[in-house]
Amino acid sequence: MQIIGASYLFLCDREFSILKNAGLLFDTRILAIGDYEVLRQTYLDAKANFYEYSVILPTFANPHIHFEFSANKMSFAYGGFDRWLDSVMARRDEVLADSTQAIKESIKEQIRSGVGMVGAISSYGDDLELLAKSPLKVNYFNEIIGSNPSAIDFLYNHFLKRLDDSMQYKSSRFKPGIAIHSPYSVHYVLAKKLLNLARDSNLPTSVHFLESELEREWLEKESGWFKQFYQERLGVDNPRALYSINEFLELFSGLNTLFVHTLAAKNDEWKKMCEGGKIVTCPRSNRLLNNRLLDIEAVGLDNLVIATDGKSSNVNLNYLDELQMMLFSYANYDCAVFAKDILAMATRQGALALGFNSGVLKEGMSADFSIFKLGSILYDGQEALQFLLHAREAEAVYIDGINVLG
Ligand code: MCF
Ligand code: FE
Repeated sequence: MQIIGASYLFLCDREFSILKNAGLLFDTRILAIGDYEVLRQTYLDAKANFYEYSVILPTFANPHIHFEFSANKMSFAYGGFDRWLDSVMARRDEVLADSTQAIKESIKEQIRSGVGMVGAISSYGDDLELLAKSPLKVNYFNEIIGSNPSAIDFLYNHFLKRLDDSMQYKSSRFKPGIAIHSPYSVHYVLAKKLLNLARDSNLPTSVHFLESELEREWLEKESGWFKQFYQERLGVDNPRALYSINEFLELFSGLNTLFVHTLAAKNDEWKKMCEGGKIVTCPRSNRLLNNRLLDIEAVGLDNLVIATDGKSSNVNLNYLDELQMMLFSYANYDCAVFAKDILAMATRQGALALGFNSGVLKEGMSADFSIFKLGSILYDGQEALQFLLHAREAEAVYIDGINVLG
């Protein structure tokens, strides 16, 4: 049992309450929250530490990240989804070879930027052990990809083997799950089987969906760039879309799914996705691959969570940089108010989306919190904004009550 206090505690509850000169009493869970001096006087045996001019807040959730692509720097083309996918097809192998060191670095980058929970999309299983043995809390989404009907059995069996491997590590901190890559790349027999498995076994699910207008055109009209992609890249003579948009969405009914990107979706489609799931937005990835950002007003801030995506579509995996991008991009919101919304998405909403008892500083929650030394008092009433502008690297990150940066 110990006490840690700071000049500011951002509870990240619904009201975005901030306590000044306050502290947490915790073991693996938060046992009490209140005035630091009062806690100290009450629990005289507990070791106590106070961080002046600092902020304590719940650890962040980064719900969509591809660790296996961590070695990418400048190998992929940006400025259009077509160019990007072409470049990934051409250079994927060299980027993926020997990724261990880069994955380790990315895990550290998460923690240094205050992330305690991730939704990791694993395409190959190369990140399994590294993530399972890391201090991060993980939704480990084994990804299925493949549209060739003659490969279905092979892909399905290979997938089950990977899922099984990840099940070996299942714990309260590590949850195996299933990612359907996208409606343009996964055969419906595979998608249907695996989503039924997710339903029966209560596994978390994730999908890249309506990331580009090209994807929408393909699903609706079976024409455009994806037609050419199927013909020329994959050698399919008369390619057909595997689903309509609604048929694809129907497969996810009753599941709590993370729908990633959804840039080209429409109001009724977002509504359907949010019946059971959440929308994940990756602002820097969207800017680079699709030259646009999500219409967050139409989605509704309560339905949203924020992620970095992988180094395959980003300049780094620093979660604070992603939050700043969000803050600077959506200029029609009042910056001080929007900063609180962003922190709510990054903490409470993100933890809820990943199914962890975390993301809010509250008695009974896991003792998952970060400490950032800012070196000054924060302008009254604009604390969240000042934090997003100036917090760069965590001083300490506690996960289940243990400082994993120590
Ligand atoms: O989220 C971005 C863009 N959309 C789709 N896929 C990926 C992203 N970053 C990495 N990927 C992976 C994906 O998981 O790239 C491959 C898949 O394995 C693309 S399909 C050849
Ligand atoms: Fe992605």
